[in-house]
Amino acid sequence: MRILPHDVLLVVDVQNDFCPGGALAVAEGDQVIEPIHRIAPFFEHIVLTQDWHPANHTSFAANHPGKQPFESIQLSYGEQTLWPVHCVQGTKGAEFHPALHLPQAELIQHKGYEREIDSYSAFFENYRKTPTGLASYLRERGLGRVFLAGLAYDYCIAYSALDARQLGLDAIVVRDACRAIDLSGSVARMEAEFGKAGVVVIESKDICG
Ligand code: VGL
Ligand code: ZN
Repeated sequence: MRILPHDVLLVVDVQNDFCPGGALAVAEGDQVIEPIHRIAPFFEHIVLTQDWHPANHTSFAANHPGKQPFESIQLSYGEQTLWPVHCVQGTKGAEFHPALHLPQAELIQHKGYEREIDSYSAFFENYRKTPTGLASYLRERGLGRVFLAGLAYDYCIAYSALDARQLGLDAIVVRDACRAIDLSGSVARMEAEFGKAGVVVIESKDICG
């Protein structure tokens, strides 16, 4: 697959807390870094996302007395999975993994910074209430095809890819440059959504041979 000048690589949440040893560690999370570094040189445009919560964030089980991580609750905007405290603004856990080296990235999109609402997607906060501004950024810069890599395949990657499709953008997930949380069938559920929405899944070798 030839990478074109208006393509962008969206590198999602490659942060300490999502890697082994982190607060919400994704199995083999740090192993996305090697394939990301292999495909990155093919892109003229790279955008990073960074999960960026205040300590009192509503998605943390610790902020709901009696609730445990990975339970779900009903919030004003719908169902929300509760997570361990992770990616708190300004902490080590929120920093990018130290091995990630993409100084050429042109934008860092923070998300999840509003206390009252979570944001898996890089484009909209949960339940699509409020945009992050990333769609406008891409539109203004003429970037129309979004390749996604990073963490987690079945949460932030999946929601971002599906939102990209809703926005009329092509969305291509680089599967071996992602790792999944896989909570109660989330991978299969999201892949079914990919099929319906026209999200394309490829491998890094499809880009770099
Ligand atoms: C994520 C759960 C909570 C992700 C972020 O980056 O996939 N998942 N916050
Ligand atoms: Zn989060």
